[in-house]
Amino acid sequence: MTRRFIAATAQLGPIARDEPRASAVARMQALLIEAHRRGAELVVFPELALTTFFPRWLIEDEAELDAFYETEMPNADVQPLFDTARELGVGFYLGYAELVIEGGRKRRFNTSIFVDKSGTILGKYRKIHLPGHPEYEDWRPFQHLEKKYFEHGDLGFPVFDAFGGKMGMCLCNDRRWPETFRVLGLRGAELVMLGYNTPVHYPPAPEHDHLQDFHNHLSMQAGAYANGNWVIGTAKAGREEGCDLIAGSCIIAPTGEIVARTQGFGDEIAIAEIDLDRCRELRDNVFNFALHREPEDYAVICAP
Ligand code: CDV
Repeated sequence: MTRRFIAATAQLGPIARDEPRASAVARMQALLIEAHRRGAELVVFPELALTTFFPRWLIEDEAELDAFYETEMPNADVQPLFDTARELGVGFYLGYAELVIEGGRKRRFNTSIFVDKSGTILGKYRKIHLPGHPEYEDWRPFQHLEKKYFEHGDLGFPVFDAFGGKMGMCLCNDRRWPETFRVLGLRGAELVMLGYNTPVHYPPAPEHDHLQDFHNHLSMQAGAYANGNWVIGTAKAGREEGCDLIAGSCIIAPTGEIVARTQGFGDEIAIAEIDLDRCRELRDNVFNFALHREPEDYAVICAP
């Protein structure tokens, strides 16, 4: 099986609070069709791609909150995206809010899935590094209530086989943690897909606002290089309900170089050819884990 294919990062512009899923899905179908026209077999969509980034508000009405979550995947709203992708033979990554009932209680996760070219869900990931705060904080210009609205992901960092190689996923804040990429790298991931919603303004440290784009690429490029894997990072971008989100969706080679990136803040794709065999340029050399890692000196990393 060939280990070379064209992939696309499929950035979304803002999604309004009252925008129906049908509209977000139609926008993603259009991006997927354009990506396919340009030869792509794999498309990566953002985190929480079906709705606005609702953790920016305190939502006290449970029914109103529940309406932002998916209880099934696919469901009637998302099925058209699955159908288009299957008809065109395109695999995709999709982030969404997941609500499941387990043991008689509601469990909420910030989730991503990987769907193969036949429309089968091959992999699922539930976000591990949840940023923000668990209660309303009135000093903030907008909330970041991921710690209130989601549980810590309970699936670890799984990898799965697709496109002739090993794939891994993570979500937004996970990309800032080297451990995310190292665990995936130790499991052999050759391509890590991730979506993000990153405000330009970071209320606890506004002096870093001008560094948001730099930190975004720094994290993903370091994760690619230090583990010798490809990375596709996809933004939800632009001014969403008054909150500016960074863009800069990109495809990063195992050398850490950005080989494709979006230019604007709206719906847009950028494409590149992925050659999974290029991971060996790093993994057979400077980051040959078997030869050069010294795990006996890293124990403190895993201490609680
Ligand atoms: N959705 C996110 O995880 N956003 C965080 C922001 C809040 C810092 C991020 O790491 O981009």
